[in-house]
Amino acid sequence: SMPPLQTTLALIKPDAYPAHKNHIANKLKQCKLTILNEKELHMTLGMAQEFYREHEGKPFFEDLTTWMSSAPIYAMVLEGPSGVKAWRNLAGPTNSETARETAPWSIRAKFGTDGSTNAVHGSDSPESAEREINIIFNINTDSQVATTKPDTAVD
Ligand code: DGI
Repeated sequence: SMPPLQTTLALIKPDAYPAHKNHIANKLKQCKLTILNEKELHMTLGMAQEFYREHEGKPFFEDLTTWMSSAPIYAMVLEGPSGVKAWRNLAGPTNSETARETAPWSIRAKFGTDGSTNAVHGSDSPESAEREINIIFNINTDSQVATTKPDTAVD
């Protein structure tokens, strides 16, 4: 039986976009990952800071968010069997130098440079995927609005 379908977010980062977009799209097909939605965007610094908020305070946070908002990127919502893991496996380890040692077929091995300049992003869980897709595709669900309403709004 097929593993359950999952949705995830892929980003082609400034070092790989637009040069390697077509190569990456062809790999997605081979890995049974379907593109549900896609667009080019240029993140603001504020978007990048929200996107990477789990890394706030770390020594690489400022360089990471400045870089990710420095040039256009390409965002894709992907769906496939075990989609979160499938895309992260295709992307490879975070550090592209490690990727070349342990996953030479991966996108980060082929197109990334090192531990910070690494060609692509992939959500690390279905929950992260939902949060990240909301940021990148600007989806504001009613439930999110309701849970962030201050108590004083209730009579
Ligand atoms: O989910 P990943 O992108 O594989 O990795 P992550 O969520 O731990 O980190 C997000 C990005 O931040 C990663 O793609 C590159 C950068 N990063 C992570 N750890 C380091 C780092 N950059 C530097 N310079 N040093 C790090 O230790």
